Amino acid sequence: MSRPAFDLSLYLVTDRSCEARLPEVVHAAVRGGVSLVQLRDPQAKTGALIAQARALRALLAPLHIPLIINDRVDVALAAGADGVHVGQSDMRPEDARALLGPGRLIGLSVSTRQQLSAADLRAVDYLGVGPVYDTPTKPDADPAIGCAGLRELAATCQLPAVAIGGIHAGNAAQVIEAGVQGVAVVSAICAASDPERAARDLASIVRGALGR
Ligand code: TZP
Ligand code: MG
Repeated sequence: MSRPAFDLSLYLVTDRSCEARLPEVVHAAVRGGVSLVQLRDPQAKTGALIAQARALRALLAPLHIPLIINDRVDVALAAGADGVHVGQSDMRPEDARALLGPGRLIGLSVSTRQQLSAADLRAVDYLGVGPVYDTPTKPDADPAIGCAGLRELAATCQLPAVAIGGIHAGNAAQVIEAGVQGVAVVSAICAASDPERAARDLASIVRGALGR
């Protein structure tokens, strides 16, 4: 089974704050141009998370937008999602690969050069790099690395990379110019009054900065 093609340009990471209207927000965001979706809710009960993952998969699969599950390999397998995204305190990518097999995507979060050099990147398809800026969305995130830190990490890694943390329409172009293949956002879309429009504005800025 070959791994699905993926486009990191505009990566939506979902948030508990929009749980009640999750499918609507995700659908609107995809209409606006989101290219990849991660279901992230570290506090959710397993059954509820699987139900949400199945609902999103039903929505996204016909549109050929991959669905990634934050941290939970079991949920990804149960729901038939396209992959997982693991952080530094989650399952190691090589263990996730052993469970998921070759046909699913694995993303890994890195904040520092040390984390990057310590990882077994053979199991990893893409890197999530950040937080670029301070963000209230993830209070336990590592310290912000800024665009200079992002540039340094992006230049070091051989894998496609997506930046995350405090990114919005006002700073997305400079983030892309630091050398990543896309931006990942939570609040810039999930907390927007019009998620489709927010996604469309971001997609246009990001794809412009990527020269597409
Ligand atoms: N990982 C690093 S920062 C972050 C995650 C999940 C939250 C990003 O949220 P926002 O609202 O786009 O700053
Ligand atoms: Mg995690």
